[in-house]
Amino acid sequence: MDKFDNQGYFIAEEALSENDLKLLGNCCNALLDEPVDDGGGDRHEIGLGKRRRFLAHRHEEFDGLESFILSGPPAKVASRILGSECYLFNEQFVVKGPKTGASFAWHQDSAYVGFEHKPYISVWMAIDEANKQNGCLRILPRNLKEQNYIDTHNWDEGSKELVGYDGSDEGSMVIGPEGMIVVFSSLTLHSSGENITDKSRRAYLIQYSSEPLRDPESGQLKRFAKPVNL
Ligand SMILES: O=C(O)CCC(=O)C(=O)O
Repeated sequence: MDKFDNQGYFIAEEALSENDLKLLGNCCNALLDEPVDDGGGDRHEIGLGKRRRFLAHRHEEFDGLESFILSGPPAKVASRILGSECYLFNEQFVVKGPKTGASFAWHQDSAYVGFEHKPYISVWMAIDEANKQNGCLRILPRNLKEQNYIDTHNWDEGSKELVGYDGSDEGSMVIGPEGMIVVFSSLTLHSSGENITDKSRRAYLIQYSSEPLRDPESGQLKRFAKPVNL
């Protein structure tokens, strides 16, 4: 798909239905009711308590969520990029708490993997409207054919995250209604702003890969490798 290859992301024409939004909203709210984990501060513990919560890998616990992931709108959008062989690799709700919702620094998702792998894609879905005030995504357009590598990232202990860009380009703000679906490559630099509104900002992010991601040293599968079923 030219747009994806040329700019590293696109906003899908498909949007989530009311039922999809209800499903995601209910699952997310149930997870939000659990005690807050403050994160631990290594490359996979990037939560900041209520300010930035990652509610990850829990899809099997909710009726309908796995079939949404493997057969619903995000799977259809993912297979437009990756083709019919396409796997769920990872999934998480990302929630920025009201008023003090923390930003998330510029990074490529691939920088968090820790071993060589084929680039994969993230399908980011707005459960709440995405706007500048509540910490919408920002994306630095990237030509994936020319810039098909992981940039240098440094761990920031203060904000508990990898930082892959500290230049002055503010990127493209991705503003849109609840139900919006944004697709970007694991090589596309993206970030998100603070939430200064008095409501939580909830999103669901599913990552799909064209092959299972395995650590070449241990042979261990990373996260999931569930085939989409369209
Ligand atoms: O939802 C957000 O604010 C950004 C999430 C993100 O960039 C990620 O999980 O890689």
